[in-house]
Amino acid sequence: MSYKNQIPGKIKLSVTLASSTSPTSPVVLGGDFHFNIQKASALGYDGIELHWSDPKLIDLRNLSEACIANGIVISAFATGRAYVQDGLSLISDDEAIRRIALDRLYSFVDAAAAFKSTVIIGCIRGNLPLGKDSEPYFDMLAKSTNAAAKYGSDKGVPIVFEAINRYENNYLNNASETVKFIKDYGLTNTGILLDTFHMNIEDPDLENAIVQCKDLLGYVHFADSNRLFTGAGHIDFAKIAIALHKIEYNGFISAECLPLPDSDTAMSGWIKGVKAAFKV
Ligand code: LER
Ligand code: MN
Repeated sequence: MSYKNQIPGKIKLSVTLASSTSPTSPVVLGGDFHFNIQKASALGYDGIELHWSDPKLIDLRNLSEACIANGIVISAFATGRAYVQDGLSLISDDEAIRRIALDRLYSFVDAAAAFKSTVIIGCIRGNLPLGKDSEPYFDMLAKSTNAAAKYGSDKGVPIVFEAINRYENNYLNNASETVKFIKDYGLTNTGILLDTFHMNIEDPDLENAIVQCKDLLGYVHFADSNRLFTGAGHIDFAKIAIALHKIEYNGFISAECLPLPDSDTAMSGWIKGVKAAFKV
């Protein structure tokens, strides 16, 4: 049965895809575009979120054909693998690396423009060096985010900035810090991405965190407390659904969870968990 269009409001559902999956990485699907996109569409997903380190490694023509054939859109291009695999950080002490990281973001924006999609800034923001004044690094991050957001604005591509837990990034870990960063630096065309897995570690109150973001909330990742699919842990997703309604959120909710016990179970379990949370 397809759950498409049964989630109230205009919320759309997306699922993560990379070239392959790993039991330690929160990406549900791996491999062939046509095979995976057809499966996602049949289950009722509206979109696919891509996890590649560099858009030049993605066969965009093949991707586009698979999307059109199955009535699926690309919800977002995640960029974290540019940091995790290629070591690109927007706050590196090495100016050349900062430049390459920003250029990588521009090329993600170019790819996203062709799909009317969004670009995620997550792990690519890198980590603060220990024992140094953090302010210059926040300034560097704001400068690069602003440059990518301006470039995106010209091409109709919004940027969403993700709050990530302290064990992966050592700053901007929760909703209030991320709201403050975006507002303090007056960043435009830049929304916030809240990920329930990180929120469960960092935000004192998950519903308040969502309400606090209000119109800045541009994208949502759903994974349960153990990073498995919705319903496989102890996060109360019904309360999260109420908070999303309260702020009239109408963007994507994306399945960014571990492909466990296997991709198919995660993909179908996630959508069932979301359906239960929204009581549809
Ligand atoms: C990226 O969306 C994210 O949540 C990171 O934790 C990926 O490891
Ligand atoms: Mn995430």
